[in-house]
Amino acid sequence: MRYLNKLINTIKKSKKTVIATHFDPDADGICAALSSAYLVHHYTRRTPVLFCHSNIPSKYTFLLNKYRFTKVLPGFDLMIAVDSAGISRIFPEAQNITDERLQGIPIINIDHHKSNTSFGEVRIVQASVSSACEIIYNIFKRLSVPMNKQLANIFYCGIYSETGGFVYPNTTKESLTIASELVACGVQPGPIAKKLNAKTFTGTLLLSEVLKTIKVHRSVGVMMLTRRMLRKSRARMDDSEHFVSFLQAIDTVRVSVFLREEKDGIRVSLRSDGIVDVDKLAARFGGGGHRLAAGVRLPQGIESARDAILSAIFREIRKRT
Ligand SMILES: [Mn+2]
Repeated sequence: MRYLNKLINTIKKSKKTVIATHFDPDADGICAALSSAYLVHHYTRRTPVLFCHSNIPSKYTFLLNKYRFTKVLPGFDLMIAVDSAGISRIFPEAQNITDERLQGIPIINIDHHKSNTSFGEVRIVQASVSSACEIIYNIFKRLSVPMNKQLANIFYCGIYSETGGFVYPNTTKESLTIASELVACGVQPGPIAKKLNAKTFTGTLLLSEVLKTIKVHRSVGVMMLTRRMLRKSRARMDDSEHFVSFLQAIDTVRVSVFLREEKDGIRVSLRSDGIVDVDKLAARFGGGGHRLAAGVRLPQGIESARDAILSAIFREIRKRT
């Protein structure tokens, strides 16, 4: 309980709290920030500012309620960083914790990435837990902070998404037990799954373009999304969030590489069945994530990015076999 006392005391001392999640946010990151906001509000009666360097995909709007995320960092005296392995996941331009905006400001670090850089004064980093949301749910429970339906939906969405709808290897007895407790609080699994898995029509047209690029080199699947496909289908980049699962679903594929051509470079999503530690692999290119799911951004063209990543993966596989 000692770390929980420290957590709550730090929150109570703050007058202006910022809760920050990583850029290119996923449901776990967004929901971890939102649930932390309820925690701050419960103990201080103040509404914290939510910060994210990127836009929040519109399909998560139903979870926001009175909260909004800002891309402009206001003045603050405490930062709660959630679902972020390092400060550079929050500020893409920051190299490390010495980012000047954080000089002298206490940081609470709540995360479940093995690669967490252990930053901040209060660290609640639990790599064996399914999601950042599950860590925060456990905090609510241990402190007996009251739950309501909106909050239950937030926790459920984070855990559901981070476990791929309770199918990825991070799905545990604990995460399923929590899911059932959340359903008891009023979460409706069917309608929530429908909302989270809904695709736009233009996004589906984009998918049909992207699927045509699939190549499987031995056990490595590769797929690409170019700006031209985006224009042709009139879709938005965030329509492609789960495309990588189509690669993973191919029976012979053990490592998946999905490359997206963005304005300022190439964003690469990596998935693995365990044959390659994609967290370590991504780290070599300045990215990161988890052992089985990670991401990286590369400055070069899409084909050169693909070749660089593929040769690194093949090297790893050769070492293993
Ligand atoms: Mn997460």
